[in-house]
Amino acid sequence: MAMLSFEKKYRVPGGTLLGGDLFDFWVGPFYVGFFGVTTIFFSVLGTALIVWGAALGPTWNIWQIDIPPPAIAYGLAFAPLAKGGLWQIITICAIGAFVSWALREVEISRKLGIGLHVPFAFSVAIFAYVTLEVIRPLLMGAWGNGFPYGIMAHLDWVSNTGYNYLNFEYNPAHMIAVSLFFTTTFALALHASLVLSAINPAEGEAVKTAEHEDTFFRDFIGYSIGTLGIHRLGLFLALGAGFFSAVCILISGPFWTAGWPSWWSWWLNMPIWSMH
Ligand code: 07D
Ligand code: 07D
Ligand code: U10
Repeated sequence: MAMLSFEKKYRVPGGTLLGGDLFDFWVGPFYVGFFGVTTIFFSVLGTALIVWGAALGPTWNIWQIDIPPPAIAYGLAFAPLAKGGLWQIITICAIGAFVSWALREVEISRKLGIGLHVPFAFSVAIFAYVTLEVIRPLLMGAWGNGFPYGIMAHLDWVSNTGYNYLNFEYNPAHMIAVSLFFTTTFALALHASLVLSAINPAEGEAVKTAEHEDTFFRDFIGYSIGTLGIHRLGLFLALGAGFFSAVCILISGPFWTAGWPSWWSWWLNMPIWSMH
């Protein structure tokens, strides 16, 4: 891939967290770094183990490959490879790859002298994953509570886990997460359409400015959050969605074992009603 004309200016040495200048170079468009090497290591090993798991059968159908965690009876112990041990090592590889990826983002940000917002944001996704595969299974006493590695199999896990709590949508943290996800797409649609309306006008028309964007919303709803503010809000909404997702599954099992509909009985039990 041809190097973009401005890239050379930003390809500066330094800013690494580990490895000094040993891996401080680029391969084509990619910055390598110590964590690029560990990313490749963990993702190649993890993928190879998934292929090994698939080879154990019964299918090569990409949609149906299923590498499940150990049975609940194994508790928090290591399991034989074919009985969940592969899942355990793949999970270690996945965490190794995700954390390496985040730290590579940190090194690139440091080189550029920009904030650490991108690795911070990705860390919330990693937190949700680690909650599903490590923290919740640890709190429930068995790796068997993690989700399996398989495209359809992981959907079955979500559905089964949901129905274990009768109606998962009565989980208050799930409600907050879902609302934040919806608000995130709403905010992105508003922002993207507003920006395009101003800076991508019909041919022959002048490009408009951020002041036009501000004025649209002031005319429309009496307030504009501003051009920096909308990005802060977007990040807050998106990370809030991921964070409350992690919370909603973390409390399901370790802290609430009944159906989620009955959680709302606190409402009927409040001391403000005269019916009891
Ligand atoms: C577009 C960025 C690109 C990423 C992509 C995903 C793999 C897996 C593995 C063959 C937005 C690459 C996929 C590397 C291949 C094997 C063994 C991101 C974009 C294109 N899910 N999920 C999907 C993962 C969980 C749920 C699709 C991963 C939880 C539901 C894809 C994880 C729960 C639905 C996928 C993960 C859950 C999906 C599209 C990890 C709650 C769907 C993803 C590591 C969060 C949808 C058939 C996408 C679907 C879907 C990947 C975890 C629920 C296969 C990697 C356990 C309800 N999930 N998922 O576009 O069509 O993400 O499924 O945590 O309906 Mg899932
Ligand atoms: C975990 C992904 C992390 C990804 C990482 C990166 C690679 C590399 C490489 C492409 C968290 C992976 C990268 C592999 C790829 C290349 C090159 C993201 C993660 C680190 N629900 N529900 C949620 C809704 C119902 C249930 C969250 C809606 C039913 C359970 C979200 C509905 C029942 C769980 C959500 C709905 C049910 C959830 C998911 C509607 C089933 C969870 C988002 C409209 C009968 C999960 C932490 C998320 C959760 C979760 C939305 C319905 C059950 C809020 C909109 C009623 C058991 N649901 N749900 O978490 O909280 O992303 O997970 O009906 O466990 Mg739900
Ligand atoms: C945004 C934005 C904005 C922009 C933007 C964007 C947000 C301000 C200015 C960005 C947005 C987009 C471009 C829009 C589209 C994006 C999405 C829809 C998100 C989803 C994205 C995808 C689906 C694409 C995913 C693709 C990926 C992740 C690339 C995959 C690449 C790799 C696997 C290589 C990664 C490189 C690494 C790890 C380091 C370098 C390594 C190599 C080159 C390989 C060689 C290896 C070595 C040299 C190391 C040796 C390795 C060893 C020793 C280990 C070996 C081990 C063994 C076991 C063999 O806001 O506006 O515009 O653009």
